[in-house]
Amino acid sequence: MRSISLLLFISIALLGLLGSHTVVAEEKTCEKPQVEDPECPSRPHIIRCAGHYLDTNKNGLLEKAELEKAIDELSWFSRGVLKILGSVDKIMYKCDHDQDGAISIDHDMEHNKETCLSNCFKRRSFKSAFFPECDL
Ligand SMILES: [Ca+2]
Repeated sequence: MRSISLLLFISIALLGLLGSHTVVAEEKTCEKPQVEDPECPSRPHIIRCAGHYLDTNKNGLLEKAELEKAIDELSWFSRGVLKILGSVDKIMYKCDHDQDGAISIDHDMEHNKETCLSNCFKRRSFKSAFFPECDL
């Protein structure tokens, strides 16, 4: 048992080393991740935040129940902001591209660009209601 946890520790430490190397390499080849404009949060940013804050069972899907629960937990003010986007049913209709009852972060969010959180104003409202502090 002891040796297993030691092994685990070593592999985590190695992963950490590898990880930091990758970051350095990325910084050389790519531009720094774009700074989010608070007036116009990008879709990738909103998607990352939604995955982190709203996909509570971490299955890569935003189920209707997860959205409803998140909305229930909002303050009346945030709920008011969210009204701009419409009811949960309307959000599901516009964002659940394949209409299977859950918004998949990889598939649906790639295919619903025209209908779901399609402009700065909607994305800003969505963010300020659910995860104003998100900086992912
Ligand atoms: Ca989920």
